[in-house]
Formats: sequence, structure tokens, C-alpha cells
Amino acid sequence: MLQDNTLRHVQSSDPELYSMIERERERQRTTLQLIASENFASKAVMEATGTVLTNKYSEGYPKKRYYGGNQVVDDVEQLAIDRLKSLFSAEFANVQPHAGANANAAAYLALLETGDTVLAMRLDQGGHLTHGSPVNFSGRLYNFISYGVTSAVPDGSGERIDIEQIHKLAVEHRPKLIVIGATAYPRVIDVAPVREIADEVGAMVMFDAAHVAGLIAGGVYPNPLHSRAGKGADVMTFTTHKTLRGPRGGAILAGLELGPKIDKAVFPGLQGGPLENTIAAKAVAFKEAAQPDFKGYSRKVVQNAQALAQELIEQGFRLVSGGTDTHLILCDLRTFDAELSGKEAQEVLDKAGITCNRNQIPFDPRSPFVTSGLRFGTPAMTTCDMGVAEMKTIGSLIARALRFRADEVKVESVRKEVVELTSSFPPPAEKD
Ligand code: DSN
Repeated sequence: MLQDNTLRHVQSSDPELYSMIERERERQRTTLQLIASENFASKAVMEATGTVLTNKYSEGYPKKRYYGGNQVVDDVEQLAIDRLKSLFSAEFANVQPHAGANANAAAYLALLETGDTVLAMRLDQGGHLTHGSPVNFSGRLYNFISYGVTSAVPDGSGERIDIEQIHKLAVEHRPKLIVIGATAYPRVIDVAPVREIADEVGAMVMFDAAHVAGLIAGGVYPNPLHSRAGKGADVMTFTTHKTLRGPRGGAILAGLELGPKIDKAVFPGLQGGPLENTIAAKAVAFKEAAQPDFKGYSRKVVQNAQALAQELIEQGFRLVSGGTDTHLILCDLRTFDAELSGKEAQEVLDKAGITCNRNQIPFDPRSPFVTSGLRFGTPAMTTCDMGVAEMKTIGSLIARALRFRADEVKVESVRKEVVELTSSFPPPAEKD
């Protein structure tokens, strides 16, 4: 059953905006959401986001606020902090960052001085803007040196993070910080060899777990704070809305000794008043992620990604690194059709109701705006209860739409099948 109209006040006071929200709701329930960084938050998460907590100013931290009236808000934020520490077995947590980029900015502010040297992954090989891009604050304020992945090899064992290169660059540049973690890297990243390199050169390690935080909570990805080989990352930053399935936002985890520096960097260093309604929704999401069924969900996310990967390979696509062990697939379009760019493929798939994003592949000859790749992810459709059979269907629909992209009737027939498929797998907010 579809949800009741819970937006009746928006509908009566602002019909123009209401119709836009309804159009987006329609889009989300009638198209396939395959953007690797998206998910469907639960009704409880969405309800908490829309509560009276949005009315409160609470600069500072629990029991150390700059405004009165924060007795209840203190309890809410402390609950979120405690649940988060328990979820990741961490000594310290800050739940205030408004986004992943803010979490990274705060971590840099806590750990670095302007001009310090940092090693991080190249954006065009899977990193993130905040990992030192020259158009981002990170690249302007700090001296980032980039590492990448190894070359592709036919058996799929290439395109892995180049640990030898990290070692060489670390010895040469003596960074203060090594950042690991990525936004377009399909394989598990082992923190142990990076920790070893960092210890050799006296650097700290930050793991950007924006994409994989939910997989870590769900037990299908190693916790970077606790490397099996000994000490893990010093700091872990992440977003709460991707695989973790919470509200849009960020968070930071660390050992106790870095806690005060990180708190100071988030506030007053970077942000003003925290969004306590969002922090309440984070608390809901952390509780949900601690339930046994979240482990099953996380396992399915990876199984589904592997099933979709297999189907795409069978349809003639090359996958970066030969496949995936996470929620994410990076697809090289050139073996399927050398003329087809990521930009065109994304536009065709949009028409077919299949939402994904174009992405550069390692050593991409095309620009970041055009690209030779597409990135797919399974967190959102797994939340809708899709399984391996649906992933096979989706892989063949992707191939059909792209193969027959010049034929509008054929693309439209894929669109109709997508509507049919999604009607049996509604997002959680559309259910009872
Ligand atoms: N926008 C995120 C992603 O799609 O991976 C990164 O910030």
C-alpha cells in the first residue's frame, strides 16, 4: 500500500513545491536507483529528520553548550554518540558533520597545519574531491601528493591500490597524513599495509569510509579502526546516508586522544549550530544498523553487486578490477562499444529509467565530464528487497538500452519493463 499523504501542510501552503516533491517521489518509485552512493532511508529515519529538533540552537557539545534549553538535545546527541561508538567499537565519535566533505575538512583541520603534506588517492582513479583536488579546499590548503591503482591486466588482478607506489611516495615526501578510502573503487581496502608504511615514515592514517560505512557496520567489510594486523586507522570519516542508510550527513570516529582536537575542529573550527533533527535521525540509523537484519542486508548488497557484475560481464562490458567485493561496480564501456561515452550512456539510461552516474575509469582517455565508464551500486535496490534474479534482469536491461540506444521504441520498451519491475519493489517509505 502506498503511504498516506504526510505532506498535507506543504500541499496546502506551498502547492508549487508540493508538486515538485511528488514528482521526485514518483521518480524514485518508478525508476531503478543504481547510484552507488544513494539509498532509501527508513520511515523512522525520515520521521526523525522532520521533528521539532530542527527548532533548536545547540552550538557546542552535550553538557557544554552555548545556549540554554539543551537538556533534551543533549540526551539526543549523546544517544547518537553512544550508539555510533558501539556500532564501530570506537573510543570517540563526533556526529555533527553536516556531510562527508565537512567530516574530512574537520579531520584535516584537527590533524594538519596549512601546507602540510598528505598522500591520498587520485580523483580520476577512485578518490574524492576532498582528497586533494586542486579545485577543492583540500588541494588549495594542503600539499596533497596522489597515489593511484596498478595497471589493468587481462586476468582482472590489476587496478588495485598501488601499495608499492604509496610506499615510494611516503618515503620520498614524508607525509603527515595518509588518506585511504575511495568513491569509485570496487575492492576491499586493507588498512594494514598502509598502517605499516605510515608507521615507517611517522604519518597518521585517515580512512574515508563514506561509501563503505554500512558494509563495515554490517560485518562484510573489515573495520579500518581495528586492523587484524594490529593498530588500524587513527581516524575514520564517513557519510551516514550511503550504505549506512541514514539521513544525509557525516560523522567522525577516532581514538580517545584525538577526540578533543576533532571536536574543536568541527565546532567552532568549521561549523556552527549542529542539525539536531538530523543527529536524531542518525541515532535511529545507528540503532537500525546494529540489528541482526542489517547484517543480512549488507551481505545481500554485496551478493547483488556480484550478480549484477557477472551479468554485465556476460553482456560484454569490462569491469574495473574484474569485478567487485563491495556494493559498487565500475564499468568500462569501451569493450561493449568503443564509441559509447559515459555521458551518453548515462543519458540513455536515464531515458530508460535506470539511474546511475558516469565515472572516469583508471587511465581514462576521456575527460571527467565525458568519461569512458559508468558506476553502479546496489544499496538502494537491495533495500527495496531486490535479489540476484532482479540484478540479472537489470544487467540485461542496461545492455539492451545501450545496445539499441538509437532506437527510441526499444529504449521506451526498456523503460516500460523498468516500471513493471519497480512496481513490485517499492521503497520503504511507500510501504505500510
Ligand atoms: N557524491 C559522492 C559519491 O557519489 O560518491 C561522493 O561525495
